[in-house]
Amino acid sequence: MTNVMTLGQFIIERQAEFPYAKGELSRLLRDIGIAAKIVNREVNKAGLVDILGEAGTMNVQGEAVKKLDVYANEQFISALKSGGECCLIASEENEDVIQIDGEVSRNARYVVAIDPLDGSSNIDVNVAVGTIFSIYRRKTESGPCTKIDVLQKGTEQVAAGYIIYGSSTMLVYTTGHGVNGFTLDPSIGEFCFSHPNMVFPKTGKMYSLNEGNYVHFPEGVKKYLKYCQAEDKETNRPYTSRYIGSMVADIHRNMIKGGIFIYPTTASSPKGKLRLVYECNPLAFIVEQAGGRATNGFKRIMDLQVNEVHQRTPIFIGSEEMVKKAEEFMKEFSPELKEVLEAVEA
Ligand code: P6P
Repeated sequence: MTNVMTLGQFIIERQAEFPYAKGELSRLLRDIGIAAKIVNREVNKAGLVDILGEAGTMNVQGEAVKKLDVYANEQFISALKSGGECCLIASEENEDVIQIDGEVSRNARYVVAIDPLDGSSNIDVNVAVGTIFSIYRRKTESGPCTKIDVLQKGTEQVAAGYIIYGSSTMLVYTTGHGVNGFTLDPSIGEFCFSHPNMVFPKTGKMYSLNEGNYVHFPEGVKKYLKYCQAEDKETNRPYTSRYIGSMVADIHRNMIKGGIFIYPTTASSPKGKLRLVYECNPLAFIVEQAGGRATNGFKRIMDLQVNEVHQRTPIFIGSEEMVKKAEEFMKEFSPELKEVLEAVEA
């Protein structure tokens, strides 16, 4: 019997690292892991059962909701409600926050922000999709949790993680003590410790962004893109373009190989497309813990003021040296955007 360490064993073993180590966070991470296994089962057979296609509704982003989004959202909400450690959920799929004030959660101290199935438009074409989660301790002292409890800066996160449903299913998370990855072994139904101390390469050769938006990119992004594509042997250019259209998959690949992911402001997304609370902040926490960097082109993502649950932001995230180089182009060629973004934050 190989000495496999499961996610549950790892969480218990590392529990002492956590300042509030009474087992609450451990149980919360366990609950998320259980829901991830259930979602994985359905994602893996999405083509076989009638959960593909439009669920006929639109989510708060005005995007057509696919049945698997709805299913995944229900599974994570159900697991968090029954686990008893969570008092509030903010989900991409729900316009308002979900208060959990049942008897079992009476003393719950944690708030979870989640994108239950990011990149779900890729499901029908069998491309990797992901779940992204962020965990905070509640700010309010007592009574039912409110929106205030989730409108916290990224620096206040106590844990963050993602699940990538790809060629294998992995759960990657941090509690502020580095980043560790677990691969689901379907034969035993357990996430097994497979990627200890994940480190984001300081530089790389891959850039990920939707070049279809080129004409609407800020000048700084256009100039950086041309920099990536220019021939220069000394700095290992031209780089390679890799864009899956699934943020978790793009960032996971870049964390292993090195690279930068950019979703800047565009004409259709003047404040950026990706959501700060349940996409950018958790991924920024993970990437920074692995030694990478995450900003909005000018300011650290985790320092951004959070005013709304579904707030959007541009994001430059990945290998530290590549993000810093892109920021140089933003500073030189799109300085006016800095004030625009600061006004949005205010
Ligand atoms: P576009 C998926 O819808 C998502 O939220 C991210 O996972 C992904 O990186 C991005 O949007 C893709 O957006 O505009 O390039 O299709």
